[in-house]
This record gives sequence, structure tokens and C-alpha cells, in this order.
Amino acid sequence: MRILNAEFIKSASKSSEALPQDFAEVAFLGRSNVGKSSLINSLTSKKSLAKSSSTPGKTRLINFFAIEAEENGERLRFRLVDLPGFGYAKVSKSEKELWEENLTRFLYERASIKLFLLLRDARHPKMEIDDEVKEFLLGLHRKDYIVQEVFTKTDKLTKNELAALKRNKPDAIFISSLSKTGMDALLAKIYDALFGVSK
Ligand SMILES: Nc1nc2c(ncn2[C@@H]2O[C@H](COP(=O)(O)OP(=O)(O)OP(=O)(O)O)[C@@H](O)[C@H]2O)c(=O)[nH]1
Ligand SMILES: [Mg+2]
Repeated sequence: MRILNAEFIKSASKSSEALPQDFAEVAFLGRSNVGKSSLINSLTSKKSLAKSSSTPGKTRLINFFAIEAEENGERLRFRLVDLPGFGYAKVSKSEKELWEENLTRFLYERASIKLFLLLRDARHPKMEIDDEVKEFLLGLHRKDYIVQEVFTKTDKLTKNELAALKRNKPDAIFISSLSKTGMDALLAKIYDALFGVSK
């Protein structure tokens, strides 16, 4: 699959502000600073489509992007959804709780999300919070969706470290937004989850 065009549509702070569920969606989840927004930019080859920053907590809203793609001459449309990172400490407790409540409700209600990409930092593959989020996603009360782990920032690992991680996580996808690796594998996964033969 090849992405032809990508455009920002809108931001929402909660379900009630979200777009209608009229396209299949791919959601990007992960701890703050793990590289969600950067990955959206790499994947779409648009440098500043999603706002990324070295300061954690950059993305504070649910951001929707419209995608036009092509596979074997067939035109495809879907959306990418950039989400605020979890584990970001520099907001007040009440603000954090409200976010979490809004985000949790959004994830429960948003049946149009067919693929959850759970991003994990390749340098810290065993973080408990990431395992907890994975369990949460697997426990959503609906069918017909996929949870895919994606290890980010693989450019920061040595060849041997990366090989070992791949052995440990045979089902994961490994990407670097910096060196633009893993994009084809991820695009193939998105195609499969949203438009594959089983759909
Ligand atoms: N070396 C390296 N740095 C990366 C990569 N992807 C992202 N970064 C850097 O990591 C930092 C955070 O990236 P973002 O894409 O803003 O992270 P995010 O997950 O969207 O963060 P929040 O919006 O705060 O949740 C930025 O400084 C990026 O340049 C990567 O593949 N390799
Ligand atoms: Mg972000």
C-alpha cells in the first residue's frame, strides 16, 4: 500500500467532539515521547503533519488525519488517530484524571478503530505500564480489531541489541522514524487490518 495524500482534519478532547465513525481508523497509542506523532509524519512522508517535540506531553488532544492510499490500483481511504501519550506527569492530577477518563471512554466507544498500534520504546521493552495498556486494549468489549506492538527508535540500538529484541518479540514491528525503517511492514499491517481478505 502506498499513501498518496494525508491531511489533518480536526482535534477533539473527548468522544462527543470526535468525527463521525465513517472510516476505518488506526490509533497510535503509547507513553509520552515514545514517537507517535513522529511515526505519523514518517509514515505519510509529511514532516510536520502531526506536531512532535522532544518535550513530553506535546500531543494533548485526539487528532484525526484523513489518508488516501492506493493498493494494486485500488483507491483506499482511512484515518490515522494521534493520541496524547500516557504517563505524562507535568499536569495537575485532576487534569490528568479528566484526560484519562475522556481517552478511555473514547477508546471504548470508537468502534471505527480497527487497528491499535501500541508503541513501545525499543530501549525499554519491558515497561509495566505498556503491558498494562496492552491488557486494557485486549479487554475492550468488542471484536474485529487488532492490537499491534510497534517498537520505536530502533536506530538507538546496536545491531545485536535489535536482533535480540526481534527474537524476543517475533510478532512485533520495528521502526525508526529517524532512519525511516519499518514503514513498509507497518503499511502492510495497516492494509491487512483495515482492508485485508478477512474484512
Ligand atoms: N532517535 C529517534 N528519535 C525519535 C524517533 N521518533 C521520535 N523521536 C524523537 O522523540 C521525541 C518525541 O517524539 P514525538 O513523536 O513527539 O512523541 P509522541 O509519542 O508523539 O509524544 P507525546 O505527543 O508527548 O505523547 C522527539 O524528540 C522525536 O524527534 C526515532 O525513530 N528515532
Ligand atoms: Mg505526540
